[in-house]
Order: sequence, then structure tokens, then C-alpha cells
Amino acid sequence: MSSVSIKRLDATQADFEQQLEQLLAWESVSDDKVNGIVNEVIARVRTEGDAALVEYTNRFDRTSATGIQDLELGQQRLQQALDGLPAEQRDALETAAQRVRAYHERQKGESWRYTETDGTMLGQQITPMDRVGIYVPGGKASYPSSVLMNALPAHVAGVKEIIMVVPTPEGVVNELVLAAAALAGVDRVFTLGGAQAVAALAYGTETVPKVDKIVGPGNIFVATAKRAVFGTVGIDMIAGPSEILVVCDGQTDPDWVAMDLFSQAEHDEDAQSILVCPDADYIDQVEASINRLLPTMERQEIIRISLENRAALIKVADLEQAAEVGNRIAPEHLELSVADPEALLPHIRHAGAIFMGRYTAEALGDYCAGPNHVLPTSGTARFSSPLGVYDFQKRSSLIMFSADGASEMGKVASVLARGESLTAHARSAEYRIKDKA
Ligand code: HSO
Ligand code: ZN
Repeated sequence: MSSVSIKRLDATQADFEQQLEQLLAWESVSDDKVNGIVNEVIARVRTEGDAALVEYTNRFDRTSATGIQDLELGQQRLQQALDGLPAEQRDALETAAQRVRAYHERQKGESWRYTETDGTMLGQQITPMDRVGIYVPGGKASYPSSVLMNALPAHVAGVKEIIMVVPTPEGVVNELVLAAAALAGVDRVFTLGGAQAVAALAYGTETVPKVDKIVGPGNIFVATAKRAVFGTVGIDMIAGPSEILVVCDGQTDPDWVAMDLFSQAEHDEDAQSILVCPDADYIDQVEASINRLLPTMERQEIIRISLENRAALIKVADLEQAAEVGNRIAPEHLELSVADPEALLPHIRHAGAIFMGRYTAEALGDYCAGPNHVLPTSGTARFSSPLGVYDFQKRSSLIMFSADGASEMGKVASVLARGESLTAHARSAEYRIKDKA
């Protein structure tokens, strides 16, 4: 088997920035043909409801549902999936769920208020969304861990009803996905997928309830449909391919680092794995590990394509420069595989999740550390955050004026309203001014 050819970059060279830009170039495709199909599917689900869902599902997922009742799995079925798991899998899933729940409990927003000296009260009230939809992909990217990561924060936020949709091509259901749904407090599950599932959640049908927000990853049809219904409902981010950036001081076992790079490369051919290190000899060692270990990997074809297309081994002057490169990339996952991660942490500004120290394999974060594995990708960690409880809560402002407060602020509002030529605003405020001159 030929050795893997991985790009080498050197951050101390003048053309580094240009090379980095090329390496990071990634565009989420928007396709006219896909847009056309998705718009038609959405329109038909809106007008024909359940009947369109049954027809599309039978056509696209090659099922033979006779009515919408064949496309819903009840709580009993979820419980049966959980009860049917081998003890080892059930224990692992329960441990993961418990840790993810505990971590997210700490994210719950607190309502607050304060009172001014004249008795005026101001504040902010936090409330959960009423109902959310979780899209779970079918086929190769159907991850039970993602069911936990999407549903548990909604549950912790206090969302009243969580609706899950998951396509079951040829009618094949994933027992672990159903078991995870049972553990995470999902209320209803429909075996729907694609744009038709997104449309059903966004607009509601006779049977599928309309939700307030849709989260969860999906293929290009799902992503396009989510974009199309945004505004009618809220959506989470549109996720790009998985990424890992390992910053290493050259002292970690190179096999560990090679496997950490594989762990995200195995997700798909477009995933991006990058090593940044000040030690050129160590980079050679990791490359040797990659070449030795790759033939032992079940998903070696995917890993090879991902590494050859999008991976890089980057030499830097020192760890501080490694942190700078990390900030420039703003990766989904950043491993600080160094002796003193705390010392490096203050230099890190942009990353979805930061894995500190040699023992902290990113894979632990994917399953059971506790923090969410739904993270900003493609450099969006510059301005966005992991999925969390706060994505399922809203804030309402609270304002209660005392008579004195209304009088004082009435004067201010009146002046500003007249400046905007909005006389009703001005007079509404002025009615409440005491001792009008
Ligand atoms: N690493 C993925 C999540 C995942 N990994 C699920 C394994 N299962 C998010 O980038
Ligand atoms: Zn992963």
C-alpha cells in the first residue's frame, strides 16, 4: 500500500498565510437543482400534509407505509429498544447521558431583575421553547451520541415537547438511536427524513406537530430545507465537515496523535485533520505512525481521502505561534497535546471545544465527557458556540415603572419621540408625567 501524501506547511515561511487560506477553503454547496426539489417538497407538504409525507417517504426511503400511523414509533417501541440493548451498551449510553445532562444543567440561564431607587423594576426572564424538532440522519451518519447531544440540552432547558425525525431507508431502524431517544426524553418519533421531514416540522401536518426550532445535522437536502424554513422556525447552525487541530509539543506518543487525527478523518472524505508542532522530527514520526496504522483501520479508504485532500502537518517556531495558527483556523476541535495546557490556554481565542493535555482524546468529547459535540465548524468558532441549553431558551425583557419612574422617563421619551415626529409615542409618555408644566 502506498504511503499517504499529506501536505506540509511551515508557518515561518513567507507564503504561509496564502497556503493556509488554500488549505481552509471550503464552500458549502448551494445547488439550483437541489433548491428546486426542496422547494417543491416543502410546498407539497404544506398543502397536502400527511398524504405527501407518506408518498415521499415511500418513494425516497423505499418503504410501504399505508398511512401516517405507519411512520410513528410510540414510547413503547423506544423503551423496547432500550431494554433490548446488550448491558454493556446500555450502561455506556446511560453513563454518557448522565454526564451530558450534568454538564448542561450548569448552562441553564438565570432570570434576573433589579430595582432602581424610584421603585422601577427592570429584568430579564428566561423561558424555554414550547416544542423543538430534532433531525437525526439515517444511514452512515446515524449517531446515537448525536441524539443525546441534541435532545438533552433541550430537555434540560425545559422544552415541553421534543419531536424527533429519523429516516429509515428500507424500513430499517437503528435500535441504538431509538434507545438514545428513550434516554434523552424524546416525546415523539417519526420515521421521516429529508426535506419532507423538515417541512413537516416547520409547518405541521394533521399528525406531525409544528415546532419552534429545528436542530440536527443532515445531508444537502436537509440543510437546504432548513435554510428555506428559517424564519418560520429557528434553526441551529448548518454544520460543515468535522475538523480536528492537534497542537503538540512533540512529547506525546505519535501513535496517539495519528489516531486522534484519524478519529475525525474517518467521519467523511471532507473532514479536516491538522497537526501543528514546533518539532520537525516529531512531525516525521507522526507521519510514520499514520502510514503504519492506516492499513489497520476499518475506514481506511475514507481516512486516506480525507487526509490526502484536506489534512496538513504544520511546522511552527514555538507553541505560541501554534496557538496563533489555531486562532487563525478556529477549529471545531482543538487538542492541546502539551505538557502544560493551562499555560497555552490564555493564548487560545477561537475553537469550538478545547481538549487539554495528552490524555484528553477528542473522541472522549464526542461521546461521554459531558460538553456538547455539536460544535461550530469551518472557522465559525470565531463567532459562534457549541450547541447548548441556551439554544433552547429565550429571554424576555421585564419593565415595570413606578409612578415616579414613569414621570421621569416620560420626559426623556417625550423629547426623543418628538425628535422622531412620533406624536402618539410622545403623548402616551406625557400622560404619565406628574405636575406637567
Ligand atoms: N465528531 C463529531 C461527532 C461524533 N463523533 C459523533 C462520533 N460520533 C462532531 O464533529
Ligand atoms: Zn467524531
